Formats: sequence, C-alpha cells, structure tokens
Amino acid sequence: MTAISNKIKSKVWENKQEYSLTTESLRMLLENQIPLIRLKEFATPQECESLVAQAQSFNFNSYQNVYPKIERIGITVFEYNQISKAAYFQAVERATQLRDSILAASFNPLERLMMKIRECTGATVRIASEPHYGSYYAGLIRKIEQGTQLHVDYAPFEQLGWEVCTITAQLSWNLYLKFSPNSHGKTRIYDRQWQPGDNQYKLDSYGYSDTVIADADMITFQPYVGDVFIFNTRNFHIVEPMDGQRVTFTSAIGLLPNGEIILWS
Ligand SMILES: O=C(O)CCC(=O)C(=O)O
Ligand SMILES: [Fe+2]
Repeated sequence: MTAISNKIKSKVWENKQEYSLTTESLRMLLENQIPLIRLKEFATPQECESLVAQAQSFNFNSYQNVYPKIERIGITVFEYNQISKAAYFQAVERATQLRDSILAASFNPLERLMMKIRECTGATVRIASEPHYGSYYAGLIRKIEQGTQLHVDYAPFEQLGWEVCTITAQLSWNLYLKFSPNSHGKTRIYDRQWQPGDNQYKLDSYGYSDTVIADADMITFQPYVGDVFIFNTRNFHIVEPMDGQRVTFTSAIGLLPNGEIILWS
C-alpha cells in the first residue's frame, strides 16, 4: 500500500464513520480500508429475546484454555485445533442439531445474514466445508461478560491444514441479543493487523501483550440489541468487561481466493 492510500485510510479510521452493508463497504472491510460495518435493526427486540430464552434452556459451556471465561453454545475450530480435526467434524452434527432446534423455536439470524451478504455481493455464500469431512459448524450463541484479552481471529495463522486456512481475509459478525444497560462491554478494534512476527507478543492460548498495538488507531463501539456489527478480525481487538449479561450470535466470515464467502465457528 502506498503512503498516500495509508493516509486516506487512517483518516477513515480517525473519523470513526459507520458504514452500512453494501458491496463496496464489504469489499473495503475485507481489505481493511474501513473499521466497521453496522446493520442497524437486523433483528427485532422480540426476536432477540426469544432466541436468548430458547438458548437459556440449554447448557452454555466455557471455552477451553480461555481466560477470562467465555461461554457459548456451539463448537469452535479454535478449540479443536488442540484436539483433532476428526473430533471437530464428529461434533458438528450434534452441535448443528442443537443450534437448529433453538433457531427453529425463535428465528434464524444465520440464514438472514447469509442472504444479505448474497444479495449485496452476488457471491456464493455458504457454510465452510472440509474435503472428506463435510460441513463445518457455524453460529455460536456466546456470552462474553468478563471481557476478552487483546487478540486476533485469523484462520490462516491458527488453522493450518483446514479449508478455512485458505481464506485471504477474515471478518466476524456479532448480533447483539442481550445487553444489560451498561456503559461497559464495548468492543475495541485497532488498525493493526496480525503479522507472522507477532508471535513474540503472545501471552497464552490467545491473548497478546499491549505492546503490539502501541500507537495504532482504534475504534470503540457500543453494541445495541438487534444490531449486527461486522469487523475484520485480523485486526487486534478486545471486548471490555461488564456487569450483567452480554449475549451474541456470531460466526466467522472468510473470503476464499475464488471469491466465495464461507462461514464457520
Ligand atoms: O463480542 C464482541 O463484541 C466481539 C467478540 C470477538 O472477539 C469476535 O467476534 O471476534
Ligand atoms: Fe475476536
């Protein structure tokens, strides 16, 4: 990237503009030209409430080796990386059945989001799929209430040997389902993308030292129930702790070299 286009880019980050979902904004987010896309009123308060009510009759499990505690319904490639690919794909069917029964009794944000991305890009938008194993799981119902460490989510670095490792850009979408009235629990994204040399800043299974984001531009957003926020998770980011409940529906979104867009968790 040239010095001039870098300058234009950091202007956009400084202005902290919010973008709606369009072909152009999605392309710019994938290329890290803008920090954030917001889909206002993606779901109604009633839809969000009913999804949470359905989910609460099942067990949320804690992420393994992740501190502070993060709970979720659904499975992640990140955790099975330490176990095995085969075990992940064995767990997909059951996790998918549970997700589908919760969504059938409330509403389906995953289908809605995929449809919106399809409409605005014209691309093939599908759940990620692994040769010889089949479909991935996508769509966690997640509670992040004690915050996260500074981290990135970027499969080419984390998931060697999986289809999702071949993506060229990675985003995350979060639908905020429940958010206790609170001025905390915000999400902060830094204009600093993970690079191979950054392993020296790693603290544990996923957290990084603040040194890595020194001097980087950042944007902090306040989540609202019913809104979806999409951001580029190769950028270092962090969720502030809060008092009360903070429940989201979320998955990763990746761009493949052939232009297809894949989702997984
Ligand atoms: O819950 C959030 O606001 C963002 C969580 C996160 O780290 C992610 O979606 O990658
Ligand atoms: Fe993240």
